[in-house]
Amino acid sequence: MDKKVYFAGSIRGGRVDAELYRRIIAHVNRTDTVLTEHVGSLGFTMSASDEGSDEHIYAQDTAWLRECDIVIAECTCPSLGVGYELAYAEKLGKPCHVLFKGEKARLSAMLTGDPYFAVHTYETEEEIYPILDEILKQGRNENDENTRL
Ligand code: 6IA
Repeated sequence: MDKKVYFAGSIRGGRVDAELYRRIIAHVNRTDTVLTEHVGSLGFTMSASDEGSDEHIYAQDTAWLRECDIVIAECTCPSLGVGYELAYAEKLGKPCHVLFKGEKARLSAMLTGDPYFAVHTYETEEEIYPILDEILKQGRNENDENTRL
């Protein structure tokens, strides 16, 4: 089944990985549906007026978090918003997968210390795509089970 994926990545925390987010989103969109494609958009001007009010952004993103089947967060570039989204998703019981480049010990203890979050570390971008395929496949199998019941 086509999964609705909430992809989270830094925006005001810094756009250094925006190209990477765009490639991850494109990969996930080959088999499933990313609700948050704008996270990989390269055109953010950082001006609130261009993107709608912050209240609207919050209302839309939390609605998508309630709607999604799974959350995938790229956490290498630290972001308050991504941390908030992960905590919000945990409260909703959504499966949460965290991607992080480098040593796990450098990631926030608030994520690595919480066994709810599945943390996937990588060294090169090429390692990310098989990880994503596995995450999305697991989701599909769980769904198939539910459909059969
Ligand atoms: O604290 P951050 O901005 O780095 O938080 C990033 C996370 O919050 C992302 O995963 C998004 O889901 C969400 N988010 C933050 N800003 C926006 C936004 N426009 N549109 C949609 N989701 C957002 C903000 C544009 C801004 C640069 C004017």
